[in-house]
Amino acid sequence: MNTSLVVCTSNPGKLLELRAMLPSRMNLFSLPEIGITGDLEETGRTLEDNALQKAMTVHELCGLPCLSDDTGLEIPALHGEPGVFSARYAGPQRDMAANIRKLLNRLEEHNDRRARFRTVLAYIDANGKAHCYTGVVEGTIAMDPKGSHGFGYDPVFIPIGHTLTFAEMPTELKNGMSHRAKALRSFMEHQAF
Ligand code: ITT
Repeated sequence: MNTSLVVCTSNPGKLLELRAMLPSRMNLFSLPEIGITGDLEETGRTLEDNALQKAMTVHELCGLPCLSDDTGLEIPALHGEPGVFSARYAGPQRDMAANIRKLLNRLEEHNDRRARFRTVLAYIDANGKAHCYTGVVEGTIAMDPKGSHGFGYDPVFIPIGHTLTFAEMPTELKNGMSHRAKALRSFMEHQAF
């Protein structure tokens, strides 16, 4: 079936990954393609709240099936930080270099560098019904940023069983094992597109 879907993100890195991972038979629209510009509100207390808020806002504007993604980096030694605040960890300017610096500084006094990425995908179907799918990948935080692929915290995240950060890996390798890939697989299985 040829399904039209709006991918509700203003993060270009995320959009690229979602486009690469979703089947080519799907008709994908970005926010600017349906006339929405600027960041969508994320005022929830959880990844799920935020993912649903973004997808619902866009669905109410366009009436099409909508898919959104909210992702957090969770560090047990920092009691789950930055978590739902990952994009604004070092302040509202959403500066990734500053976010990574703050994370590395906070971890300096800890031996436990375990971390996980968690993605919640929210899907609002053609009837306005909401569905959520989660994907998690476990790993550790590198001592210094390395690599130029991917986006966000990828230069400091080393997935378990690997020695390279996500940003040092070829895109296809990250996209085969990532939190986002796992959530998308679950979405595709349950929605049977
Ligand atoms: P949208 O809400 O428009 O989708 P965003 O960048 O605000 O974009 P999130 O709130 O989900 O998206 O992202 C939280 C932070 O986590 C943000 O700084 C991202 O760059 C980062 N992030 C998300 N997915 C990531 C990934 O796969 N690898 C590394 N960092 C990621």
